[in-house]
Amino acid sequence: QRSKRFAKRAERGINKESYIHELPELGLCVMNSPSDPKPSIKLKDGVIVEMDGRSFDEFDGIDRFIAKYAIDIEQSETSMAQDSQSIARLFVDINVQQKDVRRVLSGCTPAKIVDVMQHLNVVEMMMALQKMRQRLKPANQCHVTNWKENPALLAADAAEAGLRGFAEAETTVRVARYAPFSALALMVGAQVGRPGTLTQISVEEALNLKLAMKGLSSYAETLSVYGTIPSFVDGDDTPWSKGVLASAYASRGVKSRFTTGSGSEALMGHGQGWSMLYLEVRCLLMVKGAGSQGVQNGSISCIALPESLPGGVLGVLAENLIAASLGLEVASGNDALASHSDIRKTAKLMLQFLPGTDFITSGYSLIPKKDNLFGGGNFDGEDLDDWLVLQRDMRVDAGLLPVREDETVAHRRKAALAMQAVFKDLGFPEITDEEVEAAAIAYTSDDMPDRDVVADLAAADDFLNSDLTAINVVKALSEAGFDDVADSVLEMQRQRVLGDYLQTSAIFDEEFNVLSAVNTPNNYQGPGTGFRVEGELWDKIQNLPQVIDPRSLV
Ligand code: 5AD
Ligand code: K
Ligand code: K
Ligand code: CA
Repeated sequence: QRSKRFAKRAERGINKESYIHELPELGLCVMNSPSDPKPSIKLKDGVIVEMDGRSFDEFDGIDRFIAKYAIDIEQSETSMAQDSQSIARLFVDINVQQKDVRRVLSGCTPAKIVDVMQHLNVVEMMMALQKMRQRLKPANQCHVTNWKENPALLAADAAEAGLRGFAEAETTVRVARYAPFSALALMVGAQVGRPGTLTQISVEEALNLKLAMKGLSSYAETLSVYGTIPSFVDGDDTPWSKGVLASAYASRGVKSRFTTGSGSEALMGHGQGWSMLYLEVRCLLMVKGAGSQGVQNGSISCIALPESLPGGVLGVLAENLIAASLGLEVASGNDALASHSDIRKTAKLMLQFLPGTDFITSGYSLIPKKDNLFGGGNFDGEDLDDWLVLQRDMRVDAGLLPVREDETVAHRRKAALAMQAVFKDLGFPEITDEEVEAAAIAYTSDDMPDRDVVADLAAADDFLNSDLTAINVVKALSEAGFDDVADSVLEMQRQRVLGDYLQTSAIFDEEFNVLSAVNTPNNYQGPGTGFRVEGELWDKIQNLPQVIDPRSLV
């Protein structure tokens, strides 16, 4: 018989999602597969000759990489001899410092790290993340794209992103050939919004690197690794090739981090019967072994898979916690559309929002869903005020600040005007006054006049193949009277030469001071320590534009 109440509930977002039972043989298991290896280590002459039940001869390429580059041999026998539950307790003991937990973990094998995580419940993991996060101050990253790939609108949105406090902004493309213009628009717009905002474009790897070398982006994060060899083979990669790519970015002063996350291997059909968390620990140890400062993780594009399984959201939190505990910067997912239920989305978000991570989301969709070229964001432009109210409710800094409408429109217009000037000076197809005005107040790219796409793409190709770099952009901005923007774009280039922002978890404040795990480390050790929302920051977080003075009511 059909109950009207059951029928009504069946229509809700939460019941439109997929839920599956575990099937460990196919890697459909978040944390505890029966075929997961048991922790073990054997050393001989300072070399790991056995790890997690496999002898050196049985090592695959990932084991070899991890054994050689990611495990501290000096520490490993001590760590491996320590009971997993007692290691788990170090994470939540406020009398134990972050660095001491990190040291113990540095000697653990992948299976040992998984074993430690089995002892922590969700609240304990959140407490642990609060302590293990690398940078003192949490921050956030956003996605800025638009369907028409209009450069004036991209610049305006990037300006709004900077103004709202996003420390990093990321774009991508629908039409690959638009990439040089999109990278340029994002960079210029972001500097209008807030000097020091880091920007990147996520495109195919060779192009990604080329755009960074032209000075059009200041960080990169889509260097993917996977936990099984067949998954690597799919992308013609190895842990070593990814290490070389990471070094290429670093050698040119471009901040970079890897991307990994639970579920990628099972989705590719290469889970090999192991749990997602075991594979993910292998990934994170490769990231560490490759010498990267950080990682975008928390399942990322694969999030729907762990969320379909029992314990999936907990497993993703464990993944973030392990990454932070290995000393890596963490941009903690919450980016790809993961659920149609506002309750479920928000509940999951709280696992990172409340403890704080280096970047609470690795891509908050600043724009409406329609314009999101990353396939739709978990949180969109429409949700910005919800985010700000949650920060105020809980006295938490999750990386955003309130803005006023007038200042936002003014920054957006200035960014679009700056792009208009750069396009004019560099001889690119005109950005009209009409586009500038539309970009200042647009809801979506539907509000933008159409551009001549053929002419744009031809000019973008020429730009890519020319010798023009960010320095020509600086000159164009300066000649058009945008001296402050020119200074910021130039400073972003100078910072690449200095290289301080390549340190773990580095971001810039608006005076271009680096805030990183080196000079502003997270020192949480219980009440009265760590990052606290106080003083001017608390005033700003409280003071939302819609807040009224109760005295005006009496
Ligand atoms: N593992 C590895 N790489 C991932 N990406 C997204 N999710 C994962 C994951 N779980 C990568 C994609 C793309 C970018 C968005 O990040 O390959 O390059
Ligand atoms: K990738
Ligand atoms: K993975
Ligand atoms: Ca991202």
